[in-house]
Amino acid sequence: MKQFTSIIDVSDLNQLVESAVYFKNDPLVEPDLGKGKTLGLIFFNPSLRTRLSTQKAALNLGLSCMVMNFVSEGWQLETEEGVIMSGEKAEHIVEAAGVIGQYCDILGIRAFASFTDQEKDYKEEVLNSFIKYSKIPVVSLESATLHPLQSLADLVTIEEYKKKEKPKVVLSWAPHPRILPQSVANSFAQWMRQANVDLVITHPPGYELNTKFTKGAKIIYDQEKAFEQANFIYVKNWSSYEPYGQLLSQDPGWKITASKMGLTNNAYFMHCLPVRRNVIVDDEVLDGEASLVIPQAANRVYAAQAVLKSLLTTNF
Ligand code: SN0
Repeated sequence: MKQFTSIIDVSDLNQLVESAVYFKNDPLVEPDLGKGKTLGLIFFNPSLRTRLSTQKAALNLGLSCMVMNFVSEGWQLETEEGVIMSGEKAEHIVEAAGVIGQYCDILGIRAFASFTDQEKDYKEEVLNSFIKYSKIPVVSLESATLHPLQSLADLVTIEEYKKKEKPKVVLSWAPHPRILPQSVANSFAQWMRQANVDLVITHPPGYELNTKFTKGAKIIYDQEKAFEQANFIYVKNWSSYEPYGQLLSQDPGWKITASKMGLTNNAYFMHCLPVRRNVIVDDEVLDGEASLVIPQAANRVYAAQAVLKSLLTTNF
């Protein structure tokens, strides 16, 4: 694998999942694979799981890791071409990425959507500039439109807990007080369409995601109907795609409750975290036996290890 920015970069999905399971069985099975190599992790947004799990994955592979929070520690970056840089922005992404490419062998980038310009966000301007100017393999740590490391861990978790060959997986929107990215939901839909699952998406009208990612998935606007016979309930809030980045509803009727979970076929509850307790989901569900949020987060390490191994063995 040359880079890891979406499922499109993955040539053999089953093999990648198997590789994550292989590392889960023995995280230190390849302790020297990354010896002498450096992974740089650059964050333009907050992170807990992505930052620590990717760092842990690097440690398990003997890969050195440098982490930088660009918002608090870096120069303000200019991303436009041809501008006269007489304002606040001290450094251009061309030089910043070029320099990082000199110090690192693999680069992870987290850069959320701006919400100001749908076209720019969906063209992945920041991520693509880092790919172009760093000239080293890049891993998305959640970009403007996708979160593939999360989706791989989600798929590994579903494979681990499924009780039937082709489980019914429901991606459900839930209310949130802020405007959140579409990345986790886009990415989950994109990965589930390639997996052996029956995918249903449920959200209030107006929250349709970009069909590039959801094409072919069943959309049911009645959440309770969507939950019938479900084996996994995957919950996430996202802001609207069209009109872009809006908060159209905060309807508490979409919150995940124990009685709604009771409509499913004993479904597991999944969420990528961080989660707003009693806004997205009731304590009772999150603290209940069917909640997979902690094992799901644990699998982030092995997903990252599988991805880093693939990059290390293909590019060097
Ligand atoms: C991010 C998102 O994409 O929705 C990261 C998820 C992995 N989540 C948030 O920004 C949550 C912020 C909040 O205020 O709850």
